[in-house]
Amino acid sequence: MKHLVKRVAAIHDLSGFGRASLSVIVPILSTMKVQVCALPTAVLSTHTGGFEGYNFIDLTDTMEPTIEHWKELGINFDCIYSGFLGSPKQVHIVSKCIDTFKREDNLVVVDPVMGDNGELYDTMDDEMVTNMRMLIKKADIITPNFTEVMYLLGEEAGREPDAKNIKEYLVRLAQMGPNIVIITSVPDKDKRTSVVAYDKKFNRFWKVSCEYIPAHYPGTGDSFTSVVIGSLLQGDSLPMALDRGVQFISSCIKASYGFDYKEREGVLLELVLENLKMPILMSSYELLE
Ligand code: PXL
Repeated sequence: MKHLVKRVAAIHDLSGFGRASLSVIVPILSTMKVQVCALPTAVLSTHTGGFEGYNFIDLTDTMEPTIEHWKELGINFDCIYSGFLGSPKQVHIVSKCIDTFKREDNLVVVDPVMGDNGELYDTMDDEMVTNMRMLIKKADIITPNFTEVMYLLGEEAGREPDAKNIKEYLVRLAQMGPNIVIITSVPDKDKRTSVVAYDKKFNRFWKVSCEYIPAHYPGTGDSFTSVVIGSLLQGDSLPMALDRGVQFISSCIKASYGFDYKEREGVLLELVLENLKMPILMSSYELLE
């Protein structure tokens, strides 16, 4: 049966303070008229980017009973979207969840949340990296940042990512399984930053670039992927969805950067959420040369 509104199973942590993971995914997708069914992986007092001494409650043992209950109820999803996982074992649980709920016509999106700025997050380790390489095989779409690309490809040690190799990275990641690979925070020329993507089925490479602002707000990856999912579920094309994601994150950063507060608190999402209801007037995507 067609759902009255599109429905996403969102497999992420809930970080109380700091505007990351479910704290941004739920409002963004709800604003885009998508129902979010949360399968929480962990509950934290704050996200792990820039806070010390956070409280971390691992929910690994609670996940399978939730999946079982959903299965018993006969619930199905238009999208299964995973992100920050609380333990390497959760990769196997997410994999089972995908096996349970995957259909011909729904979308599996894996955001392989592991690190940023060249480093793994506090709670991540080599086992998580190895397992994540397995999980992306089952995804239709993956959305790693530049750092996660290097870990997924096993090239993190001693090699700086080079934007010149971006097409090669996209193709190699697509060969690992997913049909669409979207890489975020790619340095671009003229002090810009880009999102690049490869659509294996159509053999097309896309790029959307925007002005680079020297600020780093945790949680923007979660916001970006949520907008892309909301846009695709509304029927937009891939480059249009990328465009929406980039424009929204740019508006988040612009709304935040002018204020003097700690970046670890995340972007001031509440001030710009309504922008998601506006049509895109000028799209700026291009084919990647
Ligand atoms: O935004 C990614 C993310 C999600 N969840 C937690 C995090 C981070 C990034 O730091 O710490 C708990």
